[in-house]
Amino acid sequence: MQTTTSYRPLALAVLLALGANVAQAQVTAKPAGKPTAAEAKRFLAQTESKLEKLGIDGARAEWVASNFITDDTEAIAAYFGELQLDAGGQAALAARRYKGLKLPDDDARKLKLLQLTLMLSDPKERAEYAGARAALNGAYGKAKYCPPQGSPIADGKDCLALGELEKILANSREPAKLQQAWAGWHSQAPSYKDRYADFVKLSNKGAREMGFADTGALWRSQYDMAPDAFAAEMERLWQQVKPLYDSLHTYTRYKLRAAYGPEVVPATGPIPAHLFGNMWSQTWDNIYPLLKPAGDTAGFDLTKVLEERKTSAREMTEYAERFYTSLGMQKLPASFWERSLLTKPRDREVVCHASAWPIDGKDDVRIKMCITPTAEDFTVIHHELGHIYYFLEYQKQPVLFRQGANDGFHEAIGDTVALSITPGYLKQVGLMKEEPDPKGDIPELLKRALSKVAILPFAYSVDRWRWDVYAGKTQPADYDKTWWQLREQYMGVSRPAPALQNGFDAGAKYHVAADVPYARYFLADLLQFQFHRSLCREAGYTGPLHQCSIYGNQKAGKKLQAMLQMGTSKPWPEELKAISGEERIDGNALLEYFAPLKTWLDEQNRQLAAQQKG
Ligand code: X8Z
Ligand code: ZN
Repeated sequence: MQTTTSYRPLALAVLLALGANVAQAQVTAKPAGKPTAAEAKRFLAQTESKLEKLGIDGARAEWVASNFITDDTEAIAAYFGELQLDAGGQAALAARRYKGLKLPDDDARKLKLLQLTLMLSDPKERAEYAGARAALNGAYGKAKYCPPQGSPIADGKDCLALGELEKILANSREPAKLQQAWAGWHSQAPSYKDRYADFVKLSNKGAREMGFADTGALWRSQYDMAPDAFAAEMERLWQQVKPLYDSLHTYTRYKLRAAYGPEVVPATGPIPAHLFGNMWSQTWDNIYPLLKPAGDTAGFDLTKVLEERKTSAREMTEYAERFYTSLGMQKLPASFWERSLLTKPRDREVVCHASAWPIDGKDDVRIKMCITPTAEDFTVIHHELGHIYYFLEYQKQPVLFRQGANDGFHEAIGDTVALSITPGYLKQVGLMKEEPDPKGDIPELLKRALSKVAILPFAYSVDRWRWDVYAGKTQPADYDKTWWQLREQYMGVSRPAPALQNGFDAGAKYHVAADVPYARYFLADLLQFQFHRSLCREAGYTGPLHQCSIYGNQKAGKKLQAMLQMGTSKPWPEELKAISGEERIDGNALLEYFAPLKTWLDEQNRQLAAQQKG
């Protein structure tokens, strides 16, 4: 299946989205004689139409497994996963027959996409791979921390799920509680570490059977460029934005020291990871109250407004839907409302990590999210609907092109829309009474930076870690060691408790346990500013980027829709050029957006350093 949170490697994702069964995979049996362009076209047409039908079963099996975590649903998901893997591999092998043939661009592209996949020829290994994958997804979804009796974070409960632990990280300001919630969650992952290590071996075997060096190389091959060139591009982009991150990190250290004292926050070196308001220290908006500029007295708090109004999960989703329809897009289909999961059920285990599902990619599209009335979830719901509208817009493309231009594009759409959630917009939709004085927009910019700038080194380094794991450079005994080396080097954060025996801190992150590539979020973080800038221009807006909202602007909406409708039918640089005039993913739009904040942060840091000396 192709949930966007659970994107598989590209072609595999398509095949998983489509499902497959063994008998039908036999369409890929080798025809006799010399291959021709006409035969290739027939092969693609047959493969696409068969795979389209097959996908729905697989997607449903996985939907059920994530919505009702039990041994049985896990086994059913694994069974379909196995069939899909087989079909994907068969189609990929069959596609090789047309190598070197002169073909129309579309057909050549489809054949290329089909081959970006794993292939495990041994049925036993296929079953093990699919079983491990389903088990890891379930293990993450049902993990809970059961604190010792009478523990201050227990709050009368025996065991705490991730959502409850995240709430403590977001709201508590007591280092001991924060540390316990952090360490409690991170103590769950070792139970599935061995399974993950086995899974890595099988995945690599599958990548190698298709001719890739390892699974990391397969992932890096999905960007219309050589895998090494992609790695170099990621590093170039990181270097471009690093000075802004450094300024934010320095400022944050001063403020955290003021809040927690020098015994908790060191003057130099990495900062303990439990103090950033987020389980993975990946976004820091929850500690805005500790970091806010001295002059921010307005104190607008969207979470408070949503909570006070008891905004329901459905209402939150409708706010987001109205944004997309204001751009000229359709209303969500009735089945979306009937079949989506919008709130955490009380009576069963589900994978709460938000995701969007193109079950049949047409009428049946859904999200699964445990929505709470918070500012964070207000953004996430716009993110999820970004995926949904991408599915709906590219539904007329051939099956193999029903993907984002690249996976970073898919992740960027909803975030682009959410950049338009400005104070002006909130006032317009009645969620804010008085817009703050636009002259004082440092508070708004700082809030934004706490998610958009803070996440950059996290989003980069998750896959830096995994590339080395898949390449065999990092062995299971060193999982934690290299994970924390990267956390310290790129993010400037450290483990807030002694390392665990056989620890697996990386596995405490959903995308590692569920094997979802993460570089996409790094790309999306940059792309969304490129999209935002070009859509604001299209709307005729000329002011500062952070005050621009494209809400209600159909001209900008058309431009966005045109890109969404292309799916992955063209190499992504062409699609980027069409929407933004740029051919490269680049940090300059993000830097332009935050330029006033960078100046402000550097001045604050200068003053704070002088105060400390004085
Ligand atoms: O996983 C997600 C989305 C679903 S694709 C909620 N995100 C990343 C994360 O939570 O780690 C969005 C931003 C980063
Ligand atoms: Zn997403």
